[in-house]
Amino acid sequence: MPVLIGDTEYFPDVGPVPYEGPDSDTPLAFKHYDADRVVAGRRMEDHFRFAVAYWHAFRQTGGDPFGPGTISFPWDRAATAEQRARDRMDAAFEFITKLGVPYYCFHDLDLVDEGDTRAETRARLRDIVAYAKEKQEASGARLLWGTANLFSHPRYMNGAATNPDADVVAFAASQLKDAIDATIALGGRGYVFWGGREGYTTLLHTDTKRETEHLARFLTMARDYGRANGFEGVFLIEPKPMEPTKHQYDYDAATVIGFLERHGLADDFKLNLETNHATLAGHAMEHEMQVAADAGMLGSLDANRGDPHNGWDTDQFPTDLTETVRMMLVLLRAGGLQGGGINFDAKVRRTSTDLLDRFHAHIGGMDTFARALVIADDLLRNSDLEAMRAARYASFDAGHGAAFEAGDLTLEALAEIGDRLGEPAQTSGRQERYENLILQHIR
Ligand code: XLS
Ligand code: NI
Ligand code: NI
Repeated sequence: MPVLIGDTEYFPDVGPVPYEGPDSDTPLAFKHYDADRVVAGRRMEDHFRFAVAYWHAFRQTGGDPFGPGTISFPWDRAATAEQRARDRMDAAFEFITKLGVPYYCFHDLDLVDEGDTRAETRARLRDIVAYAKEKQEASGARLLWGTANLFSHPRYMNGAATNPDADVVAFAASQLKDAIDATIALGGRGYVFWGGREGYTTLLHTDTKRETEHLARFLTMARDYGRANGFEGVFLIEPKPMEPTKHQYDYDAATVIGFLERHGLADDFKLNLETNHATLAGHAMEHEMQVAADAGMLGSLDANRGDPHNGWDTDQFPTDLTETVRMMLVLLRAGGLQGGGINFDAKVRRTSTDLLDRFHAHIGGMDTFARALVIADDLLRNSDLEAMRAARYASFDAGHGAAFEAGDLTLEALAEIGDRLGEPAQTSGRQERYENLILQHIR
């Protein structure tokens, strides 16, 4: 991928990040992520389709509820919103091409600052989308997914699609339409809905039935508009149980799958699962991925991790190898992601104030996934894991187990077999043996 540098070089201390292999001591080099290496029949780059998140990498300056940002971005200094947007995009493509990441993701308002009117914001967005198109063509980097920020502005304090005020829903529709247009114009592989404030803070004043029906209506309109205007990518819902609201309607994978099926959206929508959101829902990430995979809806991942000692979305970079191995086992068994990729929805810590820290963070995240993929593939091919798992269900491969699975038995017939066989023999689940297998193959 050719490195793209604009009028200013924003990361002069970094060149294209090379792959140097596991023995390398170079901090700014990949030890495990080797884009062209083939694992389980596919190049690493194609397994992952890694993406940089515009909001964290180029907008998030480190503010938290107790203090302002700690980092001042050199690309945010121009006098006009239009120039700032261009400078930011130059910085983004320099970063993306030096890192060799094939994709990026954005919210409409990561690209441009919101104007005073819809028309002004729209004009800014169109201008920057044209610029992004040039940059994409020059570099080969592409848009993984686009989305609309329908949660930050105070007008959305009671939600966007689920707002009790129809005027707010209409305003959100205007923003949504432009964000879908931008995604189509840039050839985005997906379009994401994260329901930032689509939920409630108290049931005392909330008509949940009406609000969730409005949400379904909004998504249906988006689907119809996108499909009518040439969007062939995947629509994605990103579950999160809470934060900023007390309860979000897209609570977790199982909730969202039920919702999509109930509202006739299951053919066009899949899930974008985020590790830290799984944690907040009280699930392991591999649980969320497995639930989605079982429904044929494992679309895309937002890679990060939470802090086990903090109860919010800390969005740290993913560095937990054993967790990522368990995730990669689900991914490989499912045959990969459907339509999406792996977006680093992760931010450096507030105290990581050098621009270089962003490179270290992404390199660590990509290496974690690469290493985990190789280990998971090794486990599936060169260990007893799959055979042991299959053997647990062997009694359903023949005899009354197979007849039961096929639906060939009535309850009376199955009960009669149960009466005849009597007390079943005890079979160990052998969980520790499975856990040891994972440890054995981490090398
Ligand atoms: C916030 C979400 C958000 C989505 C995109 O918790 O993860 O960043 O990924 O709107
Ligand atoms: Ni996310
Ligand atoms: Ni999140």
